[in-house]
Amino acid sequence: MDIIFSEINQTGIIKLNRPKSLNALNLDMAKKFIDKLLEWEENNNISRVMLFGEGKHFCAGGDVKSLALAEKNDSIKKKFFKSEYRLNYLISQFSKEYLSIWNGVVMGGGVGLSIYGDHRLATDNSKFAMPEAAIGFFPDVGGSYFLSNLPGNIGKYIGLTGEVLELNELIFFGLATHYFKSDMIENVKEEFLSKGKVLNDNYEVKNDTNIIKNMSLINELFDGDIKKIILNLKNNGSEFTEKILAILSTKCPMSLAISCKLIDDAKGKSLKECLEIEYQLSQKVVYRDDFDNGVNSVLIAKDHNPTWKPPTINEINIEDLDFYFETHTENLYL
Ligand code: QUE
Repeated sequence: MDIIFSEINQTGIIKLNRPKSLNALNLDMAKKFIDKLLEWEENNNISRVMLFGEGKHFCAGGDVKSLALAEKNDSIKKKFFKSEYRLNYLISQFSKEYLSIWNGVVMGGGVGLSIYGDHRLATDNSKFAMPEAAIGFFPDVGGSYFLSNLPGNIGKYIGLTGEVLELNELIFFGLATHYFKSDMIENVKEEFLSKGKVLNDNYEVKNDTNIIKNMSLINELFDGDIKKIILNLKNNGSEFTEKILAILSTKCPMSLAISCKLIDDAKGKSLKECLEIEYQLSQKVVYRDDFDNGVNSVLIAKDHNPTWKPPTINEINIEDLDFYFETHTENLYL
């Protein structure tokens, strides 16, 4: 069983159970998750929900391997994103207390299973990121919503670089709501189960992290479309910007261009609107060769040297991006 549900003491418990795949979410898990949340929403014996991952990690994302390996005429690339985004929205609308335990890897699809809930508990080993530009995709699961709601252009920085955020940053930006040491996980679970209380270690946020101390510079550098950002970074010419340029040079150019526009355009939009846009976009992006090549290179062959088409940002016309944002398939009807 890839996902295990149980009920103890008015708490609905969800365990993601694919530890060998870092608990990556597949279509079957998403469907079962939706059905169970709908059931618990109506069930008066359930007053809260707790979500965690088996093993060392929370969730690495959507099971993109199975999407890249699917036959050309398989409808899974459509069905998966439909179910995943529907689940993200359902979690945002869920009326009962919802707690996620962010130990280990919390990336992409894993963020979407937790960030719209009431409590996200980070630990000293949380590894949070939106790394999709590395595989020819874009920060989805409402990434355009929550990234565009971070201050200034910080969300674009996070969504384009795919940088793993550290604990201070998770707390500082309100992405995590609580903190405790990783060796306390079982106590935290027990306390939530038995008393409905969320334990919290007082954590003093240190504001000297890479992102926090460079916030105003990042705001300036990450203003505008991807071409402007690259130009800004090159013109700055510091050690900090050289590092960012080196990171961006490994990502899919079309993903970077699309993600940039997606996050900019999302400002002021609702989660529902953002998920709808992302669904339309997913059904253009997931059939591009960049997606299959990216997933293959990063996750299957693991040579970490994907071929991108086009290979550089220079070869992208910003005006041509509108095509990817057209409404072209059925709506999600969230
Ligand atoms: C970017 C991503 C993902 C990623 C790596 C990236 C992603 C994802 C996984 C992943 C990891 C381990 C697994 C698995 C998937 O890795 O979305 O099935 O076993 O799901 O650089 O977006």
